[in-house]
Amino acid sequence: MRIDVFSIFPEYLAALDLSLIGKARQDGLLDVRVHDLRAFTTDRHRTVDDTPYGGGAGMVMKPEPWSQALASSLADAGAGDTAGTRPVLIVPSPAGEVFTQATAYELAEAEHLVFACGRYEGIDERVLEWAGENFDVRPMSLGDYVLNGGEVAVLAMVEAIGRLVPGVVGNPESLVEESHSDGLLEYPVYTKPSIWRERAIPEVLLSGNHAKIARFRRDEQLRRTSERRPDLLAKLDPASLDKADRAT
Ligand code: 6GU
Repeated sequence: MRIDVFSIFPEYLAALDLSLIGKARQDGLLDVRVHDLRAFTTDRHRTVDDTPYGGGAGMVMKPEPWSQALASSLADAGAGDTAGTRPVLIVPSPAGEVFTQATAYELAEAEHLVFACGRYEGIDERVLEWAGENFDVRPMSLGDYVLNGGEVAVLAMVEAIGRLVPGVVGNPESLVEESHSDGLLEYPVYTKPSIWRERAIPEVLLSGNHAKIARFRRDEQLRRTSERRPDLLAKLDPASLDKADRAT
């Protein structure tokens, strides 16, 4: 998978060299390229922003550097784009559609993702309209709070998407049991020692009874989800619940 990130703070994305995503880049599974948006300006001051038409607080990102930047990502993209699939342009914004695990699974199928990190009050809207001629444009939000720019959101999204690309996570089984994979939160986990500061682990985990352990974990998932995220329970397909679930 090819991933281009455009930002006026490319240093922010240095974390993509680390850990699982860094390893996937070294292994050639992810081709991540971070670009300085200012490289696509033409004036002496390398200007990327200007005052908003209609007035109001803050500054707006100018269209010209963005059109140059996005055109460059189309020009030197790999075979994926020429094979007929449109690259996806993800624009991080608190005004976007909420990014979920389902979004991560969907985007993990793409050949080419381009992230456009806005700063200030955002990017001139015409850039998104124009980009729609060549990209599948997706304004995306992490949730209902405001960050100063898209960079931190891109770190989160690239990690969530990248780990779902085949081969990136060594043991694919670990993707099956994690939070949100079945619409529920993950069950609590414990390791040695079995008694720590007078706290014992749940006894059933020492029973060796795998059916009982599975039932205990499932009940804990349901309990946690109803306590912390009742919105997720309400969205569950009733068909995904078994008889014992309904009793919980
Ligand atoms: Cl994706 N961007 C910004 N700037 N703020 C956010 C966000 C994204 N998601 C939540 N807040």
